[in-house]
Amino acid sequence: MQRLLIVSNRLPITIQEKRGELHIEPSVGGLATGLRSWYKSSPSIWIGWAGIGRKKIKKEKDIMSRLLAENCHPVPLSQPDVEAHYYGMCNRTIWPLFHYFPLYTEYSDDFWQAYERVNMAFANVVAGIAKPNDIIWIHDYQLMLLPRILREKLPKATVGFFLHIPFPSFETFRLLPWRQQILEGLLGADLIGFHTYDYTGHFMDSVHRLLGYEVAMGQITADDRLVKADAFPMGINYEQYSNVDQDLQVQAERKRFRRKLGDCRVILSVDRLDYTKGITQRLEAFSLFLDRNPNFKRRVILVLLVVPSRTRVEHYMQLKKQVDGLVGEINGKYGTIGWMPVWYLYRSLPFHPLAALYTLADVALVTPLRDGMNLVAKEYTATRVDGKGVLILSETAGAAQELGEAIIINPNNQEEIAQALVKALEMPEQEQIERNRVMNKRLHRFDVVRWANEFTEKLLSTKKLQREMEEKALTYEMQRKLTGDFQHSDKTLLLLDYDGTLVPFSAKPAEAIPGDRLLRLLGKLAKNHKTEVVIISGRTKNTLEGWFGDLDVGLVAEHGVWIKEKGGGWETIETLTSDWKKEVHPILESWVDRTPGSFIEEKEFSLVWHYRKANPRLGELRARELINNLSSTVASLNLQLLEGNKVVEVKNAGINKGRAALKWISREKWDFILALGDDWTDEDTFKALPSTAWSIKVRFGTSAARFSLSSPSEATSLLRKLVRGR
Ligand code: ADQ
Repeated sequence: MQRLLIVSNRLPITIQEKRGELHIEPSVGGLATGLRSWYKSSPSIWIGWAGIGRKKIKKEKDIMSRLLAENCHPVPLSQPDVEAHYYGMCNRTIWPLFHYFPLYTEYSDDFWQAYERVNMAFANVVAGIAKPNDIIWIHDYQLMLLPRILREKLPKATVGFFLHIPFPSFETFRLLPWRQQILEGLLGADLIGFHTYDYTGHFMDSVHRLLGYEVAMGQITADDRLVKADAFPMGINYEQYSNVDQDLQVQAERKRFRRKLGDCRVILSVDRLDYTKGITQRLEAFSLFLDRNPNFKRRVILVLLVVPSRTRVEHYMQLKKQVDGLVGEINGKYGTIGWMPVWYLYRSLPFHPLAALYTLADVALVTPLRDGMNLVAKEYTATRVDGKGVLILSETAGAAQELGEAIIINPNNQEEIAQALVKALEMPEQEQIERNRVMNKRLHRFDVVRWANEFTEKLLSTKKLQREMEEKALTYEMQRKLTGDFQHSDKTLLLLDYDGTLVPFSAKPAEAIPGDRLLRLLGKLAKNHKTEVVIISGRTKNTLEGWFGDLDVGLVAEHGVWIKEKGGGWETIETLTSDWKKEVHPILESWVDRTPGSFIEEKEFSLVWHYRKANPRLGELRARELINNLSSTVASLNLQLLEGNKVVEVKNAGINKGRAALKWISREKWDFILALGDDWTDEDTFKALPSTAWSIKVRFGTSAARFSLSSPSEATSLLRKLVRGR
């Protein structure tokens, strides 16, 4: 069984000083409680900060040995670094920005440098512990540089990363001065997980727009590696919460609370004290509810449980004052002798009383302004074993995407929250039971163990895919064999794609002109009497003629429409028409109007819509729409649609690069054939080759080619080896 190394900012234990002595206690909170049972069931190690300075840990040998006995490895951090990393970069920069509070966001070089140092300190501990077969699973926004640092230290390691908070849209993320480093840092992982598809989409968008990497179908092609990103909505320990009703301690706590609450209906609110949780807005909505619905006075109580959090950060101190003030105001305004509308508890509660409150509450009011997931909503629902109870949930919590049967509200709309409270308190029991039944079924199936298993399984499958791709990589030894075969052959054929294969892509097709060095290389290859060179491209015949007309090479233009033999003239592969253009051109024009940055390229027998420079998401969307829109026109006019790299091309049916390549392949008895190509239009060439041919895809990705090279520069350096003979 593979060992699992969980890495998070804090260990799942807390060290506390009581009467001069240090004590170890398990931490509360989603990740720690959720994963504890799972990680104890397999050989695992947890790496994180222990919550006390490195000097203290050193002094207390006993603490160190007890931590190690729990399989917890502390990362030593200095107090100033903890201040600037956790209270600075994490809580004053990343947290507010990623939750769409740019006005609360502070940008400080000192914070950033501490962030780098702390990530490095984590990397040193992890690298010292990790063995080749381990799975390393890094958690959350405090450690976004760690995957990259580990990749440099341990190139072959299996590394996953999970972000527990939202990943913001590109427009917000781009505000961060260190946005590039953060993205590069994350891409050191093999798999990056988020709570929702929206966050995954935002991340992919930023990767594409800021780093320029190709992203498609949850896959990122970084310089030399393939990385996956996907949504894994985190579940809870369902067994634990759905069984609390049976627990004697919970029952006792519930009786105690009930005695104090009398027969009032209970609305429960539970969160850390954080401005993202919408606590003040919730209190104002509750006030509005009491104002509009006097019949509920003396009949309901809002239990407001607030856990102290980040108490040294200014915005949190201000928020505490606001909450205190609002609670006082509401109780002063509506309260009577014997009835206090808001019961305010500012503390962390142990599991049993918290669970007792969950089981007691008629309504859970969960209205964060932004929340990565929100486990309170899930925990409350799981305790509804008799099916009764209503969840009111904010649409901006990740959990809303799974708990659609809750009453979903906009957390800024106080009127809506007040109405939701009435609806919840008056909801017929049968409806409550039905809604909770559906949600509980889902929570049961997708619990925390399933979440962790799905993440690690996908991580391992990504690693496997990377290995398969590496196996296809044309190694140095294979390149020597290839050049050897080439030298010992008498009749050799080289089929070469141009864009993305011999030169990298550029934003404007007209800018990708072959340089002198490339032209000299092709000229030398073509001069070899036993070799025939054919350039097979999607470009127009005029472009190819202008660039390569002076070389002694064969040319194929427009993906196989036009063919020019060495020393011959241009011919079409069959009689083609272009009358259809007058029907298709206006459609493409309207797509250009609707997609800024896109344009039409007109070739003799084809029309191409380019969207490389458009907003990537909009471009992909419009490309899908265009393909749908054109499909019936294409069929009726005997045309075909080709989807290339950021292009949609319309041309006559039956034309492709493979068919053109066959003209050369079938003409002679070649004893060496090499084909190089990068996108799916080259797949037709690869498929047309005999099995003995050397077929090479220039880029990572699935392909019919037998081998792969990672870039155009690797492809041209291989061709240079053919010229040199080694
Ligand atoms: P948090 O912002 O901490 O987590 P949440 O998901 O609600 O928010 O988790 C809070 C946890 O603390 C729950 O397990 C809850 O039971 C516990 N808790 C709350 N109040 C408590 C109290 N008074 N006493 C004791 N325990 C209390 C971050 C992200 C979330 C994401 C989680 C997990 O901000 O969006 O859901 O990580 O990924």
